[in-house]
Amino acid sequence: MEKNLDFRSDTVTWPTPEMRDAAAQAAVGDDVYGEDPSVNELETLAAKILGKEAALFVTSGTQGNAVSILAQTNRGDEIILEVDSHIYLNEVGGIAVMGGLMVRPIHGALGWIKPEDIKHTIRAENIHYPKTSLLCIENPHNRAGGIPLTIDQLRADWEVANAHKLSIHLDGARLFNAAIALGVNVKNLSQYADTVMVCLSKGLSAPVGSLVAGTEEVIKKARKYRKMLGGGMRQAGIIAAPGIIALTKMVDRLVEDHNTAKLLAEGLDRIEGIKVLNPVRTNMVYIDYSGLGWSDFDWINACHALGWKTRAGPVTRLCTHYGIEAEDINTFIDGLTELVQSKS
Ligand code: TLP
Repeated sequence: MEKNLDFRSDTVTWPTPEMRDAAAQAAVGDDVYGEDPSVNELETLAAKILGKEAALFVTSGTQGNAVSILAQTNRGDEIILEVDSHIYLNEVGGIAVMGGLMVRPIHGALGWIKPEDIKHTIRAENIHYPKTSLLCIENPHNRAGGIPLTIDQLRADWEVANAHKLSIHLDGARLFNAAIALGVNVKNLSQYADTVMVCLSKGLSAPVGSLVAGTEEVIKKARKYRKMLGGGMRQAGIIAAPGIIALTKMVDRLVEDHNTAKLLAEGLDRIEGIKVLNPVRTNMVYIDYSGLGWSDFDWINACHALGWKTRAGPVTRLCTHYGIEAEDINTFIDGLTELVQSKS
């Protein structure tokens, strides 16, 4: 395995040698005509794995979230989401621009929007109010610390949403990490959502792409929105073929990333001046290094000197992924401990 010493995200992962071969050999056709065999195979496989009628290959997680939301709302509707969710914070406000949607952010508990909060937020029928039509959830929740929402939590939200005729969109960019962390089949998590988006290009290491799954009807609409957004691809089999390997060969190894994240958190916790902020359940460690008395520049430089790319904070996220092994973490922790001691 080629080393990839980069803590900034799991989006930095490189395709495996097998993915590169698959891309080179992929059968292709024009996907806008529905004629790319590799894309068709990937979509069928994703629908089966996620327990849905149909799936759609999209360029990115952001595009997948957008087309899912557009396919289930009308202009002027209100949607409920978590205040630190990726859709609310990191998707350029696209759903307001493209969908004319109102957003109603709610504070979650470690990323989970509690059912009673959903219930209180849903608008009653009133001439003054927009219609609440969709609930968006994120699993695992990135900014809460990569925390997987449990089946019980998802079911509880689903019951309230269902009782109020609200659809649910699940941003499952890292849903396979959640399934592995909880020790459940991914279908048990996706069953409590009408649409689910999963990313191939994060911990699963594919170079490009995400998938959206749902009913035939909603996926047909999402496909049209994807075209509207310029996401109708042609010989996309070249990128779908690595995606098939991502889904079939790269899911089970995510446990290694969770183990290296735990190792990293334990090591960082032993360094005076660094605080680990989240319970580490998947592949993310959030830290506060302000106790070191270093500037962000010092932090970046120290990590760089040890051979790593990182983000700066002082509250910052470190992600583990394919290309990082336990021995790399141990070497990093030893090196950082020495640097901290030499500067104090
Ligand atoms: N997240 C990226 C950055 O955009 C922050 C990262 O490094 O974590 N949903 C969730 C929960 C995500 O974390 C991301 C990417 C997306 C959606 C969007 O996926 P892409 O980057 O493929 O558009």
